[in-house]
Amino acid sequence: MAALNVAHKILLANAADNVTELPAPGQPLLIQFSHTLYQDATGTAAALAFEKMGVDRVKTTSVIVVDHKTLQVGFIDGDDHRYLETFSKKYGCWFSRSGNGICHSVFLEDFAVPGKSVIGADSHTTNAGGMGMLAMGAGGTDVSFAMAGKPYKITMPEVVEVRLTGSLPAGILAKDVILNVLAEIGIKGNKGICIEYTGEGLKSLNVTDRATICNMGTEGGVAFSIFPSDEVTKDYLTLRHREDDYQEVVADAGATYSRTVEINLSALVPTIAIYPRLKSMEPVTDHVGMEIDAVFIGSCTNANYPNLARVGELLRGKRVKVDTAIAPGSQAVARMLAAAGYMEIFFAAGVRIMENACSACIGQGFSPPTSGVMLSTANRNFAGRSGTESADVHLVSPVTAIASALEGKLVDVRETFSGALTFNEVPMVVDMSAYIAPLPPAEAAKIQCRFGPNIKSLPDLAPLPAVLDGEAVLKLGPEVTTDLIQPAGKYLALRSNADEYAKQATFIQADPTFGVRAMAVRDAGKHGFIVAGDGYGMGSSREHAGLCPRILGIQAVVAKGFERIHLANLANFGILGLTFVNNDDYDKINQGDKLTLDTSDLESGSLTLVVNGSTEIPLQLGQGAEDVPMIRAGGALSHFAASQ
Ligand code: MIC
Ligand code: SF4
Repeated sequence: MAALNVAHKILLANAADNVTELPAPGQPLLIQFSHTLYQDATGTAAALAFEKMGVDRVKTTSVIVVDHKTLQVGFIDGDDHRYLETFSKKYGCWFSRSGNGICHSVFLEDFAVPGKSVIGADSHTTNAGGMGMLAMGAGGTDVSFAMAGKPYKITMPEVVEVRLTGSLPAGILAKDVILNVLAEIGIKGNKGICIEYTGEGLKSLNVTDRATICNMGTEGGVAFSIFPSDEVTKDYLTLRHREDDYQEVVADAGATYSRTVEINLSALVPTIAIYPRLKSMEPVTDHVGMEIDAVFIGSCTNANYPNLARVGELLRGKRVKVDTAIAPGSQAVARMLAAAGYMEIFFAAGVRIMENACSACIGQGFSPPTSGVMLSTANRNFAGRSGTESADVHLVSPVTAIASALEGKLVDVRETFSGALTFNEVPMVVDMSAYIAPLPPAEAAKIQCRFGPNIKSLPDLAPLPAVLDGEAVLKLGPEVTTDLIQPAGKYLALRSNADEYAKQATFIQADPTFGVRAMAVRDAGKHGFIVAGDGYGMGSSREHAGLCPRILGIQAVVAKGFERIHLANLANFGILGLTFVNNDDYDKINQGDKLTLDTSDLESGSLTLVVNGSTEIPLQLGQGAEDVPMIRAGGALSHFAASQ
């Protein structure tokens, strides 16, 4: 048998139907996921979808974590949490209450198992790749089908090797590593690849470092990232009292890759991702002295104990000069920081301690001032995500962030501090009583889900018409993020009420007239189209970025290219994702043009768009032929209902 790399091993181990040979890259492959993950922002819609599937109990190890909507101003978030808790009890899931931590952090700590697989309703589910797990983000509907025991279709990726040489110098963290990997591979056009990390540099990265790196592979649009499961993994699991979960997963000698990118860890320098969209990753030294207004240290990317303990060491005996907030990734991290004395150091330094939750990463508090500059350790900095559209949010490592907070301007941490940045080691906090474990079936059967007035059932979506006849309601440029399509921040509360979320928020930043104009087209019995450049749908897994436009009457998106999760979400809500055969044809469509599309032969994949009754533009169906029955039916749930 051929020598296998880790990615191939993990795909084979989790493939559905006992497949013994992997298909060629680009071909479909069914995965039977062992674990699933919901969080509270995507989870209510996903749970509502699950309830439509008529399954008594989940078929996977299912974890539901409240971490995004934790501000709880008014009843809406609390109602969503209560619904998810009752749902969790009724269907046999693990439930993690608000305050326990961010879904990816707690999943890594207490649930991730090397060799197994997880699909989560959040794009950074890839975090668990740091544990040698096949870990992917997806739309909530797809995660719910996986929870119901259905296999999930992926496109077999090419495996790109990122070979790490050298070792991390003092002051350089995993965040700097991934920013440099992203600079190498770019932030779009990577959906056909996964990344496997190899090389002697692996030894200098602990499991949380590895998770940081896999977490932000998402920013490059890769399907997933994976590290081997080795002695480092074993030590971590042992410290978390989970040594029985350890399994070695390493590449066979002679394993090959489609290409190799080499990163010399020893040569890395502190790096900053200049706002917005992680397009330019530059050495901090190029921007030293930049005035800053605020610093946020948190998010699932790097709010782990070793990073925050280093932050504590840098703060010892000092005071910050700008507004600074720290949000630990989990209660376990927060308790370890307290045990090691770092909480006292944070408070004495004038730092605000925020909840163990997503918080400022997703604009839930701590928004910067008008035209302000914030340094953040989060993983993405899309326009407006911080809650302040005019603010610039640049991404850096936790030690660069805190060293800069102490000076009130961006600094090179290697200049302001010397030494190895060592920190106090304390025993890991492991506390499974923080979770509500799955109830035994007899007890679960007695639970009734509790709803609230803002939790509305998902709309029934009509089948795709044989001919789409309407107009280009919106024309956009490249790299349309899901935050631009369907913003979070103050609109996060509306996640359980898709109609309202659609009316109030869809494309609100791009064009505040979009909703009204789209509904006018819809209500006239016509069909809405969106036209865009490449990288459409980059960022989050939020399926509302498909559902809400669909509610407003959008039936097709014509773009130069799509991101993976979003394209699947469009299909799940019966929206055609179409690409140009000739990208220059993008210029032939203007906003407001009349568009007609015959959908009777979707199966062939080739379609013709007619613009203003005359110009013909050849298009390609972005989704697979196997998705066509679902799109025709009006989306995943309509298709499922019709097949029962
Ligand atoms: C994000 O980081 O953008 C989010 C908020 O976690 C999203 C999920 C969501 O929109 O609820 C993600 O990454 O998928
Ligand atoms: Fe939460 Fe931010 Fe991580 Fe998304 S990226 S899961 S909002 S901490």
